[in-house]
Amino acid sequence: MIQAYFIPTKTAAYISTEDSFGAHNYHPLPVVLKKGSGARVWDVEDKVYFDFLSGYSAVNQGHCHPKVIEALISQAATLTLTSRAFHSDKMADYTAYITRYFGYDKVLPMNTGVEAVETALKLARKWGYLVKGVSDGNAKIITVEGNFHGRTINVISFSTDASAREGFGPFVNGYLTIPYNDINALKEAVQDPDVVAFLVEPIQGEAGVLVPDAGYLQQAFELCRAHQVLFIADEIQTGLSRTGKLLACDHEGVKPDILILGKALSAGVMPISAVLANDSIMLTLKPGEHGSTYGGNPLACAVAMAALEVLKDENLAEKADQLGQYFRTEIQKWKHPNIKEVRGKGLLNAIVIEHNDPEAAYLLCLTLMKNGLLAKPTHSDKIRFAPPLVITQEELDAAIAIIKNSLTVLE
Ligand code: IF1
Repeated sequence: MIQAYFIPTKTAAYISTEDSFGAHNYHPLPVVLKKGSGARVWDVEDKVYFDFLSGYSAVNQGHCHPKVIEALISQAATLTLTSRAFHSDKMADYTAYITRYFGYDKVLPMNTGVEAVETALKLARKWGYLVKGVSDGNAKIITVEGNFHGRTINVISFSTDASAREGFGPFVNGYLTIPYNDINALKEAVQDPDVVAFLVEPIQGEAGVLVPDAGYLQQAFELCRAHQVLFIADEIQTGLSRTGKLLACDHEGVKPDILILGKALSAGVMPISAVLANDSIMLTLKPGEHGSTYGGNPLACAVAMAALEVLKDENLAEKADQLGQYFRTEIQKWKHPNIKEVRGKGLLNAIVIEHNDPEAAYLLCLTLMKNGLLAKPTHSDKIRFAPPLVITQEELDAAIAIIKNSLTVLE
């Protein structure tokens, strides 16, 4: 089954340069991209692909969305950074806009996703000491197995993935890890009076698009409420229309106490993240206790407002919901012997490959690439399919045909 993949000269030259001068902390597919528009990207050989990764769901609005790029260019030519030592007009507009959009009292702007996660954790601890009355230094936060929240030393301290942790200790204390999608484990864990928060991805991305049982998030939220534990949703990957609702928590009518956003908050243009919460939580942070040079910069504020507007203007949540159901139904129809399962919500999907070759998912991704579709395997046997939400029905049909034809490589 193993087929050698011919790498064109120009592509090979770029890859070799990057290998020589860039750290080797990734294992990308052998494709070098130079341009993107909507659901498609072009490589340096001028070959076009459907992008079924979307920058790990950062490009929900599609590559180089004209409205977002227009906001970027116009603000870039006006004012890009003030620091938080001064106010900016855009920061004022943005704070009003995003809090209203999601229905929270306050927003705390950061840059990368993991910074927003760190912010949420600090905020939960602070609240735990000041409001819940946990004795100093004893706050605990519940996390779940298979979590992915980023790469800082604190966040990998509660990772259960050996490759994320090995060689990076010592780690940060104060975390309890329970199985995901296990409400009884949570019921037990919240009994500890030092627990201040429960941190969860509504659908686990890195774990291979694991959708919890219906009712899990709702029950988890209720348990948290009953035990004065903050429910923190990491919607960095699942939020912003990706799963067919504005937030994945909306599927179960859950409004997190602390909401973490990132990725598509900028439509893939720059790192923009945010933490949203109500005053009783957010105002426990006082001036000087947390911040970031670039957090809330006027350029980011302008871009984020445009990115959020696009989600509504183009009904991307409804689109993701409809196209996602269609996508899963089509694949299920094939009853392909090597596809053990197709799962997901909206346009956050994965297939699980069953094959005696452990490299099968990677080889399928190489074949998909050859045939004009980019996707990435996770955990050796799963392939994530998450196109930009602006993908058209015609494009999706063409992409599904590529997937179908590519499966022959497994035979
Ligand atoms: C990489 C995964 C996706 C995230 C959630 C926080 C962050 C992420 C739920 C941190 C980031 C990215 C990071 C990227 C790979 C990717 C990923 F496979 F590793 F798990 F998307 F599925 N919370 N996820 O998914 O955000 O600091 O990166 O902005 O290469 O590490 P960040």
